[in-house]
Amino acid sequence: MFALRRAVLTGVALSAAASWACGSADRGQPEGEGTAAESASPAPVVEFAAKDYAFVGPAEIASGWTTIRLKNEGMEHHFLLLSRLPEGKTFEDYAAEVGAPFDSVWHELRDGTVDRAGAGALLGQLLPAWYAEVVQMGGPGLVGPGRTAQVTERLDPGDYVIECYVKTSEGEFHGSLGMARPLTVTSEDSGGRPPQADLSVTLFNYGFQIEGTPEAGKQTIEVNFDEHPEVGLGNDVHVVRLDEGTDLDKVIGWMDWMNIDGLRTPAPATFLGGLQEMPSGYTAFFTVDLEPGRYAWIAESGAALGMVKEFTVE
Ligand SMILES: [Cu+2]
Repeated sequence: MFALRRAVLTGVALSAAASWACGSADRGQPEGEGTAAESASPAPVVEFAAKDYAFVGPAEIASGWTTIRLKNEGMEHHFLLLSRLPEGKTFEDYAAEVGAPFDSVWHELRDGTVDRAGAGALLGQLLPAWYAEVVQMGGPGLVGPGRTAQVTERLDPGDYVIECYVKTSEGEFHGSLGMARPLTVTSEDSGGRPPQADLSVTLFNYGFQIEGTPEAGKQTIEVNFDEHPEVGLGNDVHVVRLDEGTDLDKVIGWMDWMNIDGLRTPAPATFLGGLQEMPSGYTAFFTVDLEPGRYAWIAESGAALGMVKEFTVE
């Protein structure tokens, strides 16, 4: 149930990895919706609660443009990553053949019985070939306790897994403790349209291009997935608040699950939401509520490679 991300950035050749970048380039963009989009109503809202450690929400949602709201009712940071399963694969297959290997490899890494390169190699051996056909399809990004993260994206019908792999203070993935479950996206279309954005962020390897100026209050951010790294899950973006004393280097290190303290509770700063990985060619949206202060756009797998950019809200 856990994403491969940095493991394969260690240079380990994973035959599966190359195919992640391809396929499914024709969906999700607001352009091409045509006049139908103009007359459609706003995307319907689907609510999920994040608890320590479970998702509470529907088991089935409509396809098409959908707003997914994640209310963090726990004491730890959480996110909700959507992954579309290949035809014929079930949540149980994913848990057993993907989640379990990530769990065991992480434990070896944590306990020092393998190093980073060794962990990557081990994952390459343990993950099934069909893992290459799992497509990460966004979802609300990292969000601190008591806060709500929101995304609007276009979903295709299919069988999905939703999961969070932030770690507990002991270093266990939330997904292994119950924060992973199936979600069915039905063929019934929501009929909704994408929202109006206040600014846009384009994701490439490895950086952000921002158009517009973030302002105080509720901001809807259009995210364009322009590039997909050759290896790993893809690009993503989160908003993190930089308080006085926040160590940005520590935050960057925290984004990498393969670091011993990576994604491990406690988070070194407060995250306000974002958008999880999607394939290249997609456009989706997320909403954040900003107060005056210092922030950064930051990616999960690309942070150490330059996907971090500070900004100030007046
Ligand atoms: Cu979590």
